[in-house]
Amino acid sequence: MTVLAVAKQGEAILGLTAVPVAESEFASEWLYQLNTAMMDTMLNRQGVGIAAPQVYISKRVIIITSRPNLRYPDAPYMEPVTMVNPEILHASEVQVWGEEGCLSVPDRHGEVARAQNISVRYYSLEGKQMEVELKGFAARIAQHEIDHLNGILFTQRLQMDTGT
Ligand code: K3U
Ligand code: ZN
Repeated sequence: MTVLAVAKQGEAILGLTAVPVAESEFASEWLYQLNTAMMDTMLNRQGVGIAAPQVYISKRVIIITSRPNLRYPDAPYMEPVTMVNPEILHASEVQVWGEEGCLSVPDRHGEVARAQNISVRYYSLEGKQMEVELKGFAARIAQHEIDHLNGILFTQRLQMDTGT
């Protein structure tokens, strides 16, 4: 089991735009090893998602999974899915508020508005193009993780205190 260190808020890597995985990297030993180490790290930290920049690799790779939890007791079970070079093709205009946390921002949670439904195009580890529709909690996790690829943390999306 390879559990990697997780970058924390304030570290420069979390503010970078990650670079796409190149065609020559698909189905490579290096990409499989990265995937296994990200999976081990996510499961060890009991997360429901992880993005490569969080383990100090500035490449466009994320893993998302879903299971019921204290904050989302009705969340569905979803086996982990690795998405290489994910792209949001469509996001519903309907947004929903929901609580988020982050392995890179320990001890902080907050309400973030996200599109309720999204469609995502991505590549498998072998380079096969895929398309998936995600709803609710799974859509939230994917948007959170794709934000990581664009150097954005959920704390930058927290509800503004208007003082009213
Ligand atoms: O399991 C977590 C959790 C937190 C709040 C609600 C439900 C679950 C820990 S935080 C987590 O798993 C992040 C993973 C991260 F940090 F690597 F991106 C994913 C996430 C959790 C909740 C909402 C959106 C994204
Ligand atoms: Zn996060």
